[in-house]
Amino acid sequence: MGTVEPQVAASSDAEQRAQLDGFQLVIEALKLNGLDTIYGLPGIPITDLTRRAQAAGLRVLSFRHEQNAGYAASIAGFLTQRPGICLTVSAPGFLNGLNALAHATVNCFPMILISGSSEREIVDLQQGDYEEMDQLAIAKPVAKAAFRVLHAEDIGVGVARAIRAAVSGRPGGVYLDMPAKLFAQSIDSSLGKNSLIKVVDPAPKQIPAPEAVKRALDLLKSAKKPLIILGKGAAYAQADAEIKALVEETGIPYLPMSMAKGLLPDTHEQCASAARSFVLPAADVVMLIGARLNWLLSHGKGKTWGGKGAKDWGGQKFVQIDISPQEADSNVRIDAPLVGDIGSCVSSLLNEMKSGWTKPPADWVNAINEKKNGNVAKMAETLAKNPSPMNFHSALNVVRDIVRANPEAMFVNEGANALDFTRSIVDMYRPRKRIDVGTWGIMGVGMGYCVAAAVCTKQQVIAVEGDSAFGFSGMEVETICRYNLPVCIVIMNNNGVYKGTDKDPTGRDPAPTVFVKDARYDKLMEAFGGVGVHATTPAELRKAMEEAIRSKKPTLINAAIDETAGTESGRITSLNPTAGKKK
Ligand SMILES: Cc1ncc(C[n+]2csc(CCOP(=O)(O)OP(=O)(O)O)c2C)c(N)n1
Ligand SMILES: [Mg+2]
Repeated sequence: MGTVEPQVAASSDAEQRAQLDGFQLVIEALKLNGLDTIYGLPGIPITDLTRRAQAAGLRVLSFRHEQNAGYAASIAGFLTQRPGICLTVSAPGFLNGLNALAHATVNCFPMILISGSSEREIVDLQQGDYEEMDQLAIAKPVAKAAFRVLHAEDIGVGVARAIRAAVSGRPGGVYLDMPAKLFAQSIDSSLGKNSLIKVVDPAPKQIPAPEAVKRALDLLKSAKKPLIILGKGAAYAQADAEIKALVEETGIPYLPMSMAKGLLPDTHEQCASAARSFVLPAADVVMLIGARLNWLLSHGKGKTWGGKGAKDWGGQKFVQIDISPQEADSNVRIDAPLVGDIGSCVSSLLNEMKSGWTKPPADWVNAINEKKNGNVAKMAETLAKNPSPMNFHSALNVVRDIVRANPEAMFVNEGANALDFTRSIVDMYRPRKRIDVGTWGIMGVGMGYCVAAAVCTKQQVIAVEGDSAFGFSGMEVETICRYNLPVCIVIMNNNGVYKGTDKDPTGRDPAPTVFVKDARYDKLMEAFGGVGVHATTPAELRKAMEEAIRSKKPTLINAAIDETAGTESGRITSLNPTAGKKK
């Protein structure tokens, strides 16, 4: 019902055969630009698009909820520097995908949400069409750009504009609206082919100005206590060798933000992660590479940075490498903005450094190492304990070993405590292996990320999930089993959001933060033919993870964690309004 048969099959008439319809033009436009994977969910008006795309050789991954398809597309964009394509049906499907589009924009991931929509004439007169909604207007505020294509001959331009908008400059989410009628339109095949555009140089290099490079280096040279912060923009840039060379040749200690972990191995001697709360307030010049001074870095001021009050400047000067000229001064003064693509900026710095460079003072480096060694020793003690029931530390000690033994594996992580403990305990060794909740600290990215990570990298995927976090996308374990992806999910099951011990003071209902006690998420996996394991000790967890990686079978391990082990909101308790009031 409502679907359109391809024109080619409809008639044997030669003239008819020399036609291309909207469906085919969309497929050809994507193929022409090397976009060979679609993450979506079928239905009117795009069911035939999914079928015909698959028949045409594209990979079509069909999800159980559009939000997960969208998150998959967004992270595919991050991993590949090509826009991830998400395909949804009109109104409700579109809205389900919209969250991921906003997420892509906020995180600077290139993604294109293509959504079918209802008849323009009826939508605009608000006459009550099937799934009526003015989708373009709704997408605009959360997208980097939004376009609608009304005529088959404009599909090529529409797709080209969407690609350029998604990947050029600061990447983001782009919405492409395709009303149902568009897919059924046919145009002359040679006209159609001619209308397609293969996008040339979609993300042009942006070379920094020489004086900006010099300014940045002069500031760095003046530092007594310099620090580099690597953000996920640095990971996205795929300038891994240049970034490593810059860090090592400057000799400056560095902090990786969560998704920049592994750009250099976390075990690198210059990595200051284990001394974060020492280096941020103590540093005098900080170079941000693809990292924004947002809430994740306490806006570059306040007590984290050695400021006296919550909003006071800590006295640091900043070099900021960013592709967007608007980023500088967003929170504090940036003394040396370096605007350009990260690869070009870092290469320019390296070139300019050839005229002479002195490594940072030894007392700064030694002080950091002392802090680091102390903290690492303390952590090692905690990790070596083997309490019963298992807690986050004893479970993550196992995950840490497994990741060290499998450095090429992709690593997905979400939750509160399940995120914060994992980020600090599990070291990463290679670039772009760790993908997580990102700028918004969003729950629900987990299973979509697992699918895209497996599909894009063809590597083993390991996911560490809070039991609450997992619930947002849990049904996609069917998708993981259906495509037989090498995904090993470890659920840190502490019976709830943050912990499992809250009580309803009236005694009527379960507390808002708790779930069914001792739930067996492993059984969910078994329902779809995957491997489910219930692990109550680190030894059981280790055995199950090793087996999952050896077999490559979709596996879900329900790790039973002490329900009292977590803290409210993990590491960001201070952002709770009640905590704010107490300050
Ligand atoms: C989409 C979305 N909804 C709600 C939240 C609020 N939130 C933050 S962490 C979290 C879940 C924490 O529980 P869990 O994943 O079990 O981790 P734990 O701390 O228990 O290890 C929630 C609901 C969010 N970040 N994103
Ligand atoms: Mg939990």
